[in-house]
Parts: sequence; structure tokens; C-alpha cells
Amino acid sequence: MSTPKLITMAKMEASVLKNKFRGCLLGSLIGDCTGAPFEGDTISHGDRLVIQRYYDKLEDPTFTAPYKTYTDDTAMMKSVAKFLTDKPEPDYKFLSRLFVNEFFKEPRRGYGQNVIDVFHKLRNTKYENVFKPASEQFMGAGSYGNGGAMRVAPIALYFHDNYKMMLEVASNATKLTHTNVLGVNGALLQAVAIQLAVKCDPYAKIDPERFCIELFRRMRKIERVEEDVDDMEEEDDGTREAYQNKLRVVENLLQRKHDNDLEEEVIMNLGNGISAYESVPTAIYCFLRALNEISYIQTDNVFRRTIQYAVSLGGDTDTIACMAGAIAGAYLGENCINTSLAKQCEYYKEVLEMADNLYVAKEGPGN
Ligand code: AR6
Ligand code: MG
Repeated sequence: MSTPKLITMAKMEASVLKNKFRGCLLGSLIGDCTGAPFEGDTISHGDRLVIQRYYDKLEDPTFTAPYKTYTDDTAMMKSVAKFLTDKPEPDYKFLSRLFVNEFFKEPRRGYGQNVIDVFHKLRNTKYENVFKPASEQFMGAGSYGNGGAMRVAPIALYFHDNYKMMLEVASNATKLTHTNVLGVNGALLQAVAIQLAVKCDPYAKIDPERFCIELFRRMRKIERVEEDVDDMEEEDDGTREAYQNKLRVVENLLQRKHDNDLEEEVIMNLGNGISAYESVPTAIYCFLRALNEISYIQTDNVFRRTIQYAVSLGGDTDTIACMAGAIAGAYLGENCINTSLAKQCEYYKEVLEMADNLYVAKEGPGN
């Protein structure tokens, strides 16, 4: 039996696209802010109820509390958005300065240790060669953290109609801090997933398996490029088809009927860690699984179900929820995100402005 086609839109109304820009960046912010309090946790069955109540409260318009603060995920995303809106041509020196300035302005946003070292080196070398410091990390292996993927959303939106440029810019923007092939390809997979979600009709249901197959096809090409430049004599250390293999796991897990113990397998086989390899496919899985009901999550809202499910897996909750939220928001648009939930997040209004500026920079002011 063949899988049904993905319902994508060849031509999209301007208002729909604008709403998707907003949904994607807001989705990323909400995942980051609301996921952060659970970072590093192991989630038990009982904790799932706590998380259910937590999101119930956040969606309650009468609930007042100090806002949930954002972490490095959003701090770095801000710089990526500015890099695209402020200059017509990609300027990586400009982007690296934005990253560094943002870090030194507010260093306590939960940055990884590797990126902190890179920022110091960039500043100390006066941005002479902005790609060099990252390439020297981990004895030349480069970082495979999910830091490239967590901030890539503005690039996927801006180049939603130019796949080649999207891959090129996402790759270079990642390499300012993460040069390991797993870190770079993880960011590319996240960008590809967002771009595909943008193209999907928000009023039509996505077939999760089909979405996964589409991602697999794209990753096969992306990972093949790496293979060509590799020394073919070299032993395959498991990185060559890493994301294709992970997407096969995603597809298999999606075919399983959901039960309350499936999460253990998800964590074991996909991961919930800080490496791109153990988090980007997980975020994609969260989005695709949450398109349908999940027994212990009481909501009809697909966006909320996505981030609540991501947080329920524990581990690097802010970043996995941030990435899953960006994909869900890119598919559904801002209209489908609960306003009370959004308002609980620091920087909520600014992120919407940021999305509008990015949209205007891309589509022109009249659109
Ligand atoms: N070899 C060994 N360890 C590595 C390697 C490697 N090649 N690459 C990464 N690590 P970093 P990120 C480990 O600093 O990706 C924050 O909470 C190493 O322990 O590049 O920007 C963010 O919000 C290193 O310190 O950070 C993300 O959720 C760590 O991975 C998460 O951390 C993080 O790599 C990753 O952010
Ligand atoms: Mg994080």
C-alpha cells in the first residue's frame, strides 16, 4: 500500500505565510521557555501529571506568575534573525559578532562550554577568521552539540523558497560554532523539517509517515555529499548515514501504537541529550507523534501536545521542545498557538516583531 501524499501548497496566501513565520519563531520561544525548568530531569509516569497541570496553568488566562525566561536557544536565534534582516547578503563575520556580543551582554543563559570557548577565541583573534576557532575545538573534531540546530529556524523561514541557499547558509551559520559533521547535519535536518512544515497546508492533516519519508530522501542527498568528500578507504565510524538511520527509527516508532511505556524506547533509541544526533530526530518524532492523540496528554491543541510531549521525555527539554515547537509552529501558524501560553514567555512580543521583520525582509514591505 502506498503512503498518501503530503498536502503541500504550491502557492500560499501572504497572510498564511506570515502567520507561519510568527508561529515558527513563537513555537521555538515557547518550547525553550517552558521546557527550561525541566532541563536534565528524568521524567517518571507521575511527573507527566505534574507537566500536564503545568501546561494547564500556563494556558489559563487568569493565571499570573513571573514569566518563564528564555535560554541560549532563543538568545542565539535572535542573532540569526538579525543577521538575515539587517544585511542583504549573508555576512558571517557580522553573525559571529552578534553571537559574541549577545553572550557577553548576558552570559548566564545556559550556554554550552564549547561555545563559550569559541566566543572567547573569536573576540581574542578580532574575528580574523570566523570559522577557525570552532574548527579547532575538540582536538579538531568540532562540536556535535545541538546548538546549530536550536537556532536555525530563521534561516529555514527566510529561505523557504530556496532550498540550496537554505542548506548553504544553515551550514555556514552552524560552522561558526559547530563543525562536526553530526552537528552540521543535525542543523540541516532541523532546517529541512521546518521548511517542509512551512510548505504543508495548515488546514490539512499531515501524514506522519509521509513527512518522515520526505525527510529521509533529503537527508540521503545531504549525507551523500559528505560521503563523496570522505576518504573512501576510511572505516565508517557510523556518522556517514547517521541521520538516515535515525529517521528509519523515527518511522518505525511512529508505526507503533502509542502506549505509556513507548517513551522508554524513544529515549533509548532516539535519545534526549545535548548532541544534535540525540535530539534533532527526537524533536521531529515529537512533532509527528503529537499530530495524533497521546493518552496522558489532555489537550486538543497539536502545538501544545508537541511541546508537552517533548518535555515529558526529559533530558535536554528546553532545546528539544524548542526545536519541536519551531516545526509545529511552522506547520500550524501563530493562530493555533494559545495566546495565554505565549504571554507567559519572556520576549514574546519581541519574537513576534522579529518574525514580522524577517517576513518583510524576505517578501518585501507590501506583502
Ligand atoms: N567531543 C566530545 N564532547 C562533545 C563534542 C565532541 N566532539 N561536541 C560536543 N560535545 P556545545 P551547544 C559535548 O558547547 O551545542 C545548552 O544547554 C561537550 O560536553 O557546542 O551550543 C544548549 O541549550 C560540550 O560542552 O553546546 C543546548 O541544549 C557539549 O557537548 C546544549 O547545551 C555541548 O556542546 C548544547 O548546546
Ligand atoms: Mg538547551
